[in-house]
Amino acid sequence: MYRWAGLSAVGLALIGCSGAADAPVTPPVLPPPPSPSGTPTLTRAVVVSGLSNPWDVAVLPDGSLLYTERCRGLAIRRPDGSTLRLFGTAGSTLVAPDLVCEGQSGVLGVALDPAFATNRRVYLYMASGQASAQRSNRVVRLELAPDLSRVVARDDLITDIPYKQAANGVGAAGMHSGGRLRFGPDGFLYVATGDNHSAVLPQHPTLLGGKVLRVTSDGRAASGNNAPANFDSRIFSYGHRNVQGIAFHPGTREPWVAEHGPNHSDEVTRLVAGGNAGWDPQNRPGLNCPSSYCGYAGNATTMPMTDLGRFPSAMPPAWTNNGLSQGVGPADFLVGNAWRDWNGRLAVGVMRSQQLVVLAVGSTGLVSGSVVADLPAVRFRGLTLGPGGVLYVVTDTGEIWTVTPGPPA
Ligand SMILES: [Ca+2]
Repeated sequence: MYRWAGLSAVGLALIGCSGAADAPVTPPVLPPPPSPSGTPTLTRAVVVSGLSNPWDVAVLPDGSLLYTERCRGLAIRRPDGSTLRLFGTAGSTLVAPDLVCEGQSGVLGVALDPAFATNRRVYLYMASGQASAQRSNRVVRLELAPDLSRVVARDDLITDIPYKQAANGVGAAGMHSGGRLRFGPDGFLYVATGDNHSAVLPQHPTLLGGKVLRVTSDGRAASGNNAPANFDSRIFSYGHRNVQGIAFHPGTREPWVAEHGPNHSDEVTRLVAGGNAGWDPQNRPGLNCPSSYCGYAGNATTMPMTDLGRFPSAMPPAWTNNGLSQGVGPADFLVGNAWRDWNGRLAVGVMRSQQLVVLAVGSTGLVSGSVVADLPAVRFRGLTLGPGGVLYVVTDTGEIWTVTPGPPA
């Protein structure tokens, strides 16, 4: 009591002497923090190694990783370094007897439900031979146990994504399955599919190959997809070849995709609802097309990735990799002040040239420049920006890296 009384007396005395007790208190105006600039230095750490064809990774808030291996399934790596195979081949907590691993197909993309913290749902893109001699690509929803120790439920949400059933004149079975899936900031799930080396799929109104789908977390068509009236209502954009990267612009929230070119013109494209990406490998005069698939039979003029002659209103590419085909695959936007000059740029992984390319993307859908990140040369298979702006990289060498931006050297 004594100390309280003493403090009160001092406080009253100070107020009484200040003469400014009734003046409004104006917080000091501080200058804005300097906007960090320069090229970030990149610190790389190998978090997981020895994986078999890893393809994609999702990151939980506690740092746990949910990653796919194309021929094995889904696994979790906890922060203490322990791993557990959750779903897929024998030895998983839930076996998927229908899992098909062939060509470029298998368990590919993985995405967390936006409400994962409460529903523990995970979405996979996988090839399936279930209940039919005809194989399919599917979107499967898994529910994990509260302690993430096992899969407690599987629901197949989309079961009719085309699959290349057999080899043809341009390649093996299981090729061009697409396979990336991501939730957008609109809460809908975007699913990238491939053309299966089929001439008719990309422009087909109801078959789901060569498309970007946009669906609810139950696999139903999202509102606002805006595809033409005779199209499957799950289709958001069409006329794609083999989309393997999808990401959302941090400012405009629009989806952007990356896809391989055939023998030219890898593309990055800003999507619009109902848009045609302009790929149409159907027979055309002057080309010699094995199995009636003209995808490899021409060049950027005779078999363009975006055929503005046939489809004048097609979505133009924002970037074409200088007209080269180097196996562009995954993509994600870099977000956060730590990325400095690269904050808001699109990172694109390239397999053949073994580079991570960083594209300066404008809100108008154009790319104003590109640089190559200072990282080891590997085939970049998966990219996911995780908590804290750390970039997770999945490589064809069987590793998952963290890449953390820091101040310029
Ligand atoms: Ca295109």
